[in-house]
Amino acid sequence: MVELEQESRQKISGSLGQKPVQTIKDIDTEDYIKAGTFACSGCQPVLGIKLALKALGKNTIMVNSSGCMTLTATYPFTPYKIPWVHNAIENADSTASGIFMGLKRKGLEKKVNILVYAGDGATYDIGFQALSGMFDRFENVIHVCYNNEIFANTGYQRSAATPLFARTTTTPIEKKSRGNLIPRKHMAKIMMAHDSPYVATACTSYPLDFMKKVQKASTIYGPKYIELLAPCIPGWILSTEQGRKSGELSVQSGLWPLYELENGKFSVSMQPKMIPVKEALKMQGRYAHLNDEEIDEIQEMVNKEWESYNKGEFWTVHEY
Ligand SMILES: Cc1ncc(C[n+]2csc(CCOP(=O)(O)OP(=O)(O)O)c2C)c(N)n1
Ligand code: SF4
Ligand SMILES: [Mg+2]
Repeated sequence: MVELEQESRQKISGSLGQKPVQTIKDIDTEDYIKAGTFACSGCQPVLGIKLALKALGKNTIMVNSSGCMTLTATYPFTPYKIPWVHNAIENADSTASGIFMGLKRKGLEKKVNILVYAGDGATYDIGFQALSGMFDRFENVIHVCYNNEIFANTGYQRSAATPLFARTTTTPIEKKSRGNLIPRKHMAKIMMAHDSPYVATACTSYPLDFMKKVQKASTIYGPKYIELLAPCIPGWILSTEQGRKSGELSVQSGLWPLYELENGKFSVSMQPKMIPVKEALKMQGRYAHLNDEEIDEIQEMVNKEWESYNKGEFWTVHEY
């Protein structure tokens, strides 16, 4: 048992030939997803694919659960220069397990990156069982959850990743309804509870940080989980060019903390400036209805979260 555990957590070569990304100059100039997909202009989840594949390189197989990103390739066309599998929303990680077992039979399970790129609806909700099973079996797969905080593809419904008070089509703003009233599920904690060797958060507005994390994940054998905040233009009610800025404001206000857990050891990756959350929220039309009390409530929760993070505590934090 102990032997298996040691085998499982060993360092592996990772990213297989890609230059380690330290500065912008190190980024692979090859695009493994080409332009011209059906995604909205300014879509941050598509940017996330582009960055993840530049970090991992051509020795990568990618599995996409049903969601907006599956529309990137529409038969008989594909923008991908790597093998890409469209999968039902509930079992992307089971497909990744099958790919892993196939590679293992050929002795290639440490020589090919398997990337599951799944939405928050697929990760937190509908595909959770398959995700949990793959982590339980300790397979060598990177699961990136591109979190746009809604079921975007089916019309912007609430998911378990939707933050407090956000307007969605299933948590509308009406006389008696103030948007989503259920605080979001703490997925990073849930994945850490699976004893994952690497769990991290990232945001598309900080590409180098994300790419470094993806590359680090590829050097650790076992199931890795990275949660990527990726603003959705229509879902967050933004204008096309506001995706990057809204991600930046989410990070710098402390609404979206960037951290890592390596073998359970917690560290903050970037100390936010702690600008008032109001600054981040006001850019997003999904919060246009908020009154001062509701904004104060979110601010208080974020302040509390950061009190814990700044003491190096991870498990006591409750997300807003
Ligand atoms: C079992 C099942 N339930 C519902 C759907 C419908 N469906 C397709 S895509 C999607 C939204 C997925 O949301 P998310 O994973 O967050 O990805 P996003 O659309 O935001 O990119 C849903 C609900 C489905 N395909 N299969
Ligand atoms: S709806 Fe959102 S996630 Fe879907 S393609 Fe458009 S911007 Fe991207
Ligand atoms: Mg989503």
